[in-house]
Amino acid sequence: MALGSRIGWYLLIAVGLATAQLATTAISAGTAPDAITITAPARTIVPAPDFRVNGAGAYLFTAGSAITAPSVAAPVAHYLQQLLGPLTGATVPLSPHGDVHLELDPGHPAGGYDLTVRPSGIWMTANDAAGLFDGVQTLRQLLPATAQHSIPAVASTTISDHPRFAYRGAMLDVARHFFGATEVKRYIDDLAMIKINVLHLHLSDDQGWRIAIDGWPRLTDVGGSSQVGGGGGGYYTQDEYRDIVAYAASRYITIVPEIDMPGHTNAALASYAELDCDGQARALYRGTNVGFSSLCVGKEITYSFVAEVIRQLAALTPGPWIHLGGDESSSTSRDDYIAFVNRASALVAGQGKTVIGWHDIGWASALPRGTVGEYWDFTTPRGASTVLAQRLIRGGGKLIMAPANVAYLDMEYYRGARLGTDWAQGPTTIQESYLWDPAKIIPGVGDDDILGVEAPLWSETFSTLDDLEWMAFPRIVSVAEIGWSMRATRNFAEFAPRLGAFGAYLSAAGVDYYRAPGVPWQ
Ligand code: TNX
Repeated sequence: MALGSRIGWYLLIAVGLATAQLATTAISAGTAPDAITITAPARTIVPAPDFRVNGAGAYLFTAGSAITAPSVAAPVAHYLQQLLGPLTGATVPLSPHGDVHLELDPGHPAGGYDLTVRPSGIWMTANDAAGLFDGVQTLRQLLPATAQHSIPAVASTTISDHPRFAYRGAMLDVARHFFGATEVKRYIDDLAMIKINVLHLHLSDDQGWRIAIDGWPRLTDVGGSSQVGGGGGGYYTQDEYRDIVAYAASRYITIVPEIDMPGHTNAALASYAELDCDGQARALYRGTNVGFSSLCVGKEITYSFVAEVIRQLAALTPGPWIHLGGDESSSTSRDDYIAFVNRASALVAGQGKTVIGWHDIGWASALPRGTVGEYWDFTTPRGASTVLAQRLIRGGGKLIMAPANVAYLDMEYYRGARLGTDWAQGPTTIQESYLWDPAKIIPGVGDDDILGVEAPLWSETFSTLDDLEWMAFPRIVSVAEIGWSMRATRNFAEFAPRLGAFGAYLSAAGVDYYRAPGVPWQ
């Protein structure tokens, strides 16, 4: 149906059936039809915006609607057109004189956006296109989730919003089970909905090596051929990887590549015998143990290998960060670990990139200044993790907070669940995933020391996109809100209905999420 006739149809419904469920009209006695007031429900948003006041009436997308955007924001305008298509039944055109305004303002603070919706139009302002993209994600939740039983109307509102942290991350383990470019792109689309702006890809582990490195073909021919439990594994060619990076950039998401070292390296050690201290290639590994492998720290070939991998990864990475892992290296002596991380991190810095490592790299003695630590211990730290995290901060770096007992998406939702694990004080409920604060974990580490938050999804227990999304949603929405929303205190009773309403948007996007108890899913 053409947009005009469909919109005409909406107005007929609006006038004729003032009781329509999701869109009602208020026509006071004696007013002319052109004074019809469209109303729409004041829909809620996750992550919660900073500031919001609702007004009267609503903006209705009609055949006369058009989007006005500066050329640098054209990708955002196209993305908005794609979102609107299924809701309006036609393409909302771009025009220099539209009533849906996407505006860039160099005076607007970096990060965040302002959004005003009135019956006469929509105005969105941000410092850059990424800010407008976040605003479009808000607008998406102000629209109905689907065209069924609803008209494409947005209730009048004024929102001023900006993120608490610059880094709002998700991590996907493509090593334990491989996920191809199509699946990763789909996850990127899911993440964009909740204003996550970093996807960290765990590209290597004992069970598989997933990125082609020129000159080292056995890494993928051999190391890429296995995964947990059997099956063929897989890997990205450099072109496929570039395509993922570009797709993520079109959603204003930065890819952080991780090659985990010096432990978690069995797949590399199975590929090249010379990387083993005894010169014997390891067998491929399909189990789920950790801590049994190590690159040979004393051999120079190890550093030629690491240098080449980092050089090629840096060339594939427009973003500022390279993650070198460093967790659970329990087969590497402490002295060897320190020597290795000192050298590997210098190689990353030599490529002009900022090092990220799991907080264990705090043991190293010569990290490049500004090295970022990813904290994975619990919300009540154990052992050395507090000291390691504090050392990283003293080195001029910041922390990414990913406490395993609340932020790990691979923890089971409930005891005996079909998927997931429980080592980090699991099961982890939706309530637990929401009720924590990154600035209340490590003594002396507050907002200024924190780059952001991350929700890691380790893939030992699943291999399909459906299962991936079921593990990620809804708990990742908690982490997204903790990373975005300014509030440092959280009330689950206030979050739950907003999360429940978001369920309709996940369903509309085809995401099969876990209907966690305690949430009024719509
Ligand atoms: C710990 S915590 C790991 C991963 C596992 C994960 C499973 C950390 C940095 N490493 O090797 O996949 O637990 O939950």
